[in-house]
Amino acid sequence: MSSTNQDRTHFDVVVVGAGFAGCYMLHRLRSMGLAVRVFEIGAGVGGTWYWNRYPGARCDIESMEYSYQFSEDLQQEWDWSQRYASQPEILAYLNHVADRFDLRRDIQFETRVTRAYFDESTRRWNIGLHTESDGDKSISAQFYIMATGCLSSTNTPDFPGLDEYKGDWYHTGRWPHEGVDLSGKRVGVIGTGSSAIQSIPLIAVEAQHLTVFQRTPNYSIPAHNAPIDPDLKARVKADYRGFRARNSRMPFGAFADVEGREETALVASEAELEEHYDHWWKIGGLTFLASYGDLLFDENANATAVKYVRQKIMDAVDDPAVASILIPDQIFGCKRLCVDSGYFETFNRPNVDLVDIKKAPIQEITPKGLRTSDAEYPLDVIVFATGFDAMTGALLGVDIRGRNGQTLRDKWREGPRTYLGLGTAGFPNLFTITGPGSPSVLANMVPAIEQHVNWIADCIEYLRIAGLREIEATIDAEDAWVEHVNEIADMTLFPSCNSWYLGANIPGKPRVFMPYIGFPTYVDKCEEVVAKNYEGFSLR
Ligand code: NA7
Repeated sequence: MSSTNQDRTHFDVVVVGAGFAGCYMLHRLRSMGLAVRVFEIGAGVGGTWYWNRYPGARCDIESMEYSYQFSEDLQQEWDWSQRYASQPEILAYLNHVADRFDLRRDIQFETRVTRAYFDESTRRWNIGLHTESDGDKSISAQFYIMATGCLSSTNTPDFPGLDEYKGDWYHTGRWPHEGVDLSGKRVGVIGTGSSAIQSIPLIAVEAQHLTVFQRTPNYSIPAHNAPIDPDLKARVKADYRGFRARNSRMPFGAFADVEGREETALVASEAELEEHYDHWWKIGGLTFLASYGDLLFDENANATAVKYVRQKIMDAVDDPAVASILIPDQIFGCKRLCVDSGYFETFNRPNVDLVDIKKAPIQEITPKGLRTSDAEYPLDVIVFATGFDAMTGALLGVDIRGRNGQTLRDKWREGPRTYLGLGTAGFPNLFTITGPGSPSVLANMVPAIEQHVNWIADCIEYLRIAGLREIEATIDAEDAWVEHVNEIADMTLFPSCNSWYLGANIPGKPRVFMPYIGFPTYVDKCEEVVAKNYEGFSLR
């Protein structure tokens, strides 16, 4: 297919977002012969990896796993240079994919989708677009797919005084493409999640002085990043299909080939625990969560990891008073576990200070810096590493209206309600890739995305062959699914802390556990739904 859909206004499918999800969705649907157009706010492909250009931005899933598997040629020909790929390398990969599969001609960049209204008379979605150059425009599509990502709507806390601040400020998730020169500057970083933990060691080296404002300390495991092991690369490539298949049966859709996991930490002696955790610490990264099968299910098992990791923080940080502020007290792994390169050691540098803003909260941004209830900190640059309105932020960022003019925002007022994280009752032919209620952020994102894209593409194909026009989740299936997602979450320790999985980082956001825990069970359920002729959906 060489024609372009540039001048069309009526499409079979409109996709929002050109990250991992949107790019593959486009490829699949176009190869089915459909008229598809992708709209993307950024000036290029990449999604998360287009926007998050802060120093040290890197994936916390290993390179050999964090890539597409839909094309054997692609996975054979691409060579990752490091164990954990950096943001520029992942962005280069996605640009390569866009070129290799000739995706760009059906992607319209620098375009915001402002609204999507389902028209019951035409049974199509009317979609509003906005571009700087052309202003507002309307198009329509039979199917409307949100591929907007789980961590794309940034959270910038509404501190009083930010408008009058005389220095420069940046959010890690919207880092300037040309980079920021921090040399000789007094820099403040607000937040100590993954983005902060990755960037702080690099900012500390560049800045004259760094002050870290921490509300909640986080657990972090060393990445031990290094050039990729050529033997590992060769081994995986020799049977990439088998590697993917093994990973797809793992609870998080990853880490299948890491050896030495045990079912429970509860029967191990002190010495055995120490030895076991030493082994996993040396492996490093998120795999640490898989060291014992019950870490996220049993508080006593979890306490053994807490004890070990706390000691590691005390060992890494010279000043015991600073270490005590850095030591978390929540359940290990309850908030997203971080993966770092020299994070805790950074606090031994003479030019780095830590401020406990749980004790002395930020009161305002002043023209010169930032004031807590204890002191004012003069700062030339403030970095907001304050995270995202996760999972629902981008979906609710578009004015989406289904049957009877119901808004998605209204429907999800008490928290997101979906069937399988793929669709929501009252909104026919709307699909959400890695939507709330699907494994998404609690799985390796790329295989989770591919599974959703394949499911959606197969579903559209099914409807077309059957001569049907609409698919819509039933309210009964949706209610049962929401209950099921929560039941599973309640069997774990995840609901015990204020994580973004629960929306607890955003003031006023309903506290609902959003991801589905357990990738293989989820995939089986999706397949069963299809085998039963899309059970739980009504097809018309
Ligand atoms: P996170 O993990 O949500 O971290 C945000 C950090 O910002 C976290 O330490 C928050 O503290 C802090 N924060 C948020 N709002 C405020 C306010 N109002 N005042 C002070 N501190 C605040 O986002 P990241 O970007 O680091 O990582 C997101 C994901 O990207 C990560 O999990 C990986 O999956 C990749 P809190 O913990 O809420 O007290």
